[in-house]
Amino acid sequence: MSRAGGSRPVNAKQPPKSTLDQAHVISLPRKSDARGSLSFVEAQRHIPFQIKRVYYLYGVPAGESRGGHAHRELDQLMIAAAGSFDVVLGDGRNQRRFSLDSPDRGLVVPRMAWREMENFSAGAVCLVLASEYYDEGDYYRDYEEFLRAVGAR
Ligand code: T46
Repeated sequence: MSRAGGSRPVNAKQPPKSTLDQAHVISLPRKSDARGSLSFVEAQRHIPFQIKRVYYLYGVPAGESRGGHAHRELDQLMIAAAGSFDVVLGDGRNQRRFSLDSPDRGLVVPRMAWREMENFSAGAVCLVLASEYYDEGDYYRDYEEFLRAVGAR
């Protein structure tokens, strides 16, 4: 059926957002006064999932990178609780780089996104809120296997 000149038919399904389009930076509340600042994250208000696990990366040596994997069913929010770092996300075809440098912003990292973290500043802390408990079986750690899973091989 031609769409020429016409609008999308009623009830037509929107194409699913690609993995990289689902990744986005959110602004978190920040309460500041003379004593400093406080930010917070509420599950299913600021982020679209329940939080089952919290972990954090710290003491990353200069020039070191982390990540190099994807998750089958894990969604996460990454926050630069201190310092800064970059997160490079890939869907097997394209990449997007996000720079995190403020505790009042968080990067929503969807499942099935290959992630590399790099350019950690001295003293950086990467705080991660995760939708699932730790499960090594949820990881793609082999890039070729990941490419096959997303149909890029
Ligand atoms: C991710 C990035 C941002 C656990 O025992 N429990 C945990 O909750 C986690 C996250 C890891 N581990 C173990 C597994 C390894 O033996 O800790 C060790 C280091 O984990 P990994 O090499 O996966 O660390 P990163 O920094 O490369 O990746 C981690 C997360 O695994 C990953 O989900 O998105 O941080």
